[in-house]
Amino acid sequence: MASHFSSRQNRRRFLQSTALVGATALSTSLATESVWTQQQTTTATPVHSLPNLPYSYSALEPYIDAQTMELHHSKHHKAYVDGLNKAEAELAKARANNDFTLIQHWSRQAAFHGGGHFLHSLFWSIIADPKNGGGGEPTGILADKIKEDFGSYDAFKKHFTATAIAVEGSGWGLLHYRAQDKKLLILQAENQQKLSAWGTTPIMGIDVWEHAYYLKYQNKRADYVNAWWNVVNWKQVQSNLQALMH
Ligand code: MN3
Repeated sequence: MASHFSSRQNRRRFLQSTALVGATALSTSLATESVWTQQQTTTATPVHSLPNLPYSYSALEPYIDAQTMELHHSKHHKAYVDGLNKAEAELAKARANNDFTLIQHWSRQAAFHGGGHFLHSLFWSIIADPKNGGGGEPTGILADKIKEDFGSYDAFKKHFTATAIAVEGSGWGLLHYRAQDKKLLILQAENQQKLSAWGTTPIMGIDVWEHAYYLKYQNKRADYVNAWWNVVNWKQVQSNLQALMH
């Protein structure tokens, strides 16, 4: 069955949402703010925007409820986009003014909100309702790579599930690809940015902040993680892997 969007379109949208864009793409609302108006004349500071979802908020029912999806996308993710734009604008302002008094604060904000924007963009792109490619098991190159690096899909799934459930506080379970030695690895992230290794790129991830599941699953994070497997879009995960392998 045809999905609303091909994986190529999903990937392009994801890349557009996370890629650096020039000053000509400044959004109207941000461009009206004085800080951005100032920057247009001095820098080409990238402006990030909230990506559209390739499905409706209710598409992932009953695994992820519509209210959670709407709040998560339109409020939480939006806050990370705004926070990242703010942090990068403040860093540009610090350079322009040669005033680095608050450099630690804005550097931390850039990492936190930048991580939030990247990971949520990834998260939306690698889930789909079961009628449009969600669920099942990986095939092709991705399946082969999982078997090579984890022994079996079952071992991988157990490892990933345990990793996600065990995140302390707010964070993520992530499958990374490390190009240096061509390995898949499973890591946690606390908040949006801590506990990563270097030189790795997440190709799949589950948000285990309470805002991602609490309305439906309350304190039962394990139930949410187990339900989430029913909506993983393996074709998109494989596309993410292939893009890094070349
Ligand atoms: Mn979240």
